[in-house]
Order: sequence, then C-alpha cells, then structure tokens
Amino acid sequence: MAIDIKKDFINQREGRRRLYALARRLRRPTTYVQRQLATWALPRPTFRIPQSTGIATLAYDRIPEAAEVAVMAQTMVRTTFHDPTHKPTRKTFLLNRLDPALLSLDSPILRFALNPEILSAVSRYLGMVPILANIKVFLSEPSDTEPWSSQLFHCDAHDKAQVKAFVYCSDIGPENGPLTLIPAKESERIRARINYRYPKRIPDSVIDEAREERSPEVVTGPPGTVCLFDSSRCFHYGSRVSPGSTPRVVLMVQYLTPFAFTVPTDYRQGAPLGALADAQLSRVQRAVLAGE
Ligand SMILES: O=C(O)CCC(=O)C(=O)O
Ligand SMILES: [Fe+2]
Repeated sequence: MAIDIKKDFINQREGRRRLYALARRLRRPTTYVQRQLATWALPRPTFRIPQSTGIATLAYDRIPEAAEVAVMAQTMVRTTFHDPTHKPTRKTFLLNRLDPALLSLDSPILRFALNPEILSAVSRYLGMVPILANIKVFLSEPSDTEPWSSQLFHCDAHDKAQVKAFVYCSDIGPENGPLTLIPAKESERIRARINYRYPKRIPDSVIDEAREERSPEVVTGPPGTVCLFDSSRCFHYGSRVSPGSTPRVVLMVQYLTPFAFTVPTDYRQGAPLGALADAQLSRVQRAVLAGE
C-alpha cells in the first residue's frame, strides 16, 4: 500500500500531524539536539512570543531595521519587479515583488531576518534554531470580490508550529487588509470544535460560531510595525483591502524548523538563501541562513 504523505499526514487533523512531526524528529535526533543546543549562543530574548498566544507585535520603532525594510520594499514595489515563477492568476493579493538580485547580507531585509533579537525570540519559541525558509515582499491590491484563499481564516500546513514575521511596509489600518489572528490556544480549541483539517479555509460565519468571546486580533500599524505569529497554530487571514484604499505592502519572513513537513530531508536544500552565507555571520546566523 502506497503512503501519500500529503494526504495521509500533512493535510490532516491534529493527531495524525503530531505523529508525523514526531517521526520526523526521531529520524534525525542529532540535528534535533544540535539545533536545540545552538540556541545557547543567542543573546537572551528581549521579547517573547508566548506559547499561549503564538503572537508578538512590536511597535514600528522597536526593531531598527524595520523602517529601512519598509523603504526598500516600497522601492521594489514601485520598480514593479515581477516574480518570473509567478503564474498569471486572478489573484490581487500576496503578489511577490521581492527582487532577489537586491538581496545581499547588508541589505535591510536580510539584516532584519537575521537580527539576533528576532532570532532569539523565534528560537526560544520554536525550541530550536530555525531555518529561514522563505522571504517575500507581498503587494495586496484593493478588491471588491468576496474573500477567498488566504483572505479566509486558515492554519498553515507546513509544520505543527512555525513563525512568520511580517514587517508592515505601508500604513495598515482596518481598510488595508491587516493581519487578523486568533491566539494559539483558542485556535486549538476551535480546531477541535470544528474538526479542522489542515489547511482548509473556513468562512467567517463558522469561525464566529466556534470562537469564544474575544474578537480576533487585528494588527494595524504604521510602516515598521512588526508582527511575529505562528501561522500553523493560529487561525489567520489578511489582505482584505477595501476598494479605494491604499494597497498593502509587507515583508514576510518564514522561519521553519528543519523538521517541517515541507522541508526536504536534506534540509540544507530547504534553505533558499544558503548561498549568501559567509564568514561575517555568526554561527547561529549561518545555521539559520544555510542550515549548516
Ligand atoms: O496577510 C495575508 O494576506 C495572509 C497571509 C497568510 O496567510 C500567510 O502568510 O500565511
Ligand atoms: Fe497563511
């Protein structure tokens, strides 16, 4: 009997996914221990992503690189770099405008992604030093169509836990498609109530019925605002940009553990920017960038 990993384990309910996560760790115990020990080389975290919420929001002036990131991303959007791997779609949101040719170690984007304060909080939360799995500059345009795809509540299937860091690169108010998040513990209870199967998109009405009293967290803020959240444990959506409003521009940095379901067994191949790593980086930063 053939096993279809995606169908049998990844796109499944929580129990089966936990089993698969454990199996992936047991397969490479040395990597697991090494990456846990590597967290000791990082500075003490200056802020935390609490396990109970899986969310940390930082004011626009908290991380020095964030304001520079916003300027750089706006430039990329204005010069309308188009991702050549992007197939034409009817999608008006999460259009990647990151020009990889402009990514160097001293660019604000990589300095943000490898900022020791950020790495420290993310590593502490994930229990090990992660790998940098993805960086994108996302443009989301206003649209009057009904929310669909990631504009609807969902949990990302890549792993049982992960961290996405969003840096707001435009002013994001309620009309500009802010990230909208349900804290991790509450999301877990909702998944149980609705018998959730990853990574299904759920209509607002279903979530409204299943959720508790607190409203979802709507993350608004000026350019430079940073939101780190666990997109696997927290129900989330974004990019509902109202017609006539300013488009939303964000930087998205995805941190996964080497054990994530979508990372190849030789996880160095899952580190897309590994070639940029050099001796000017610390060992931990190299572990994040190149998986070393
Ligand atoms: O902010 C958005 O448009 C949703 C993003 C999302 O679902 C994700 O990055 O996982
Ligand atoms: Fe998502």
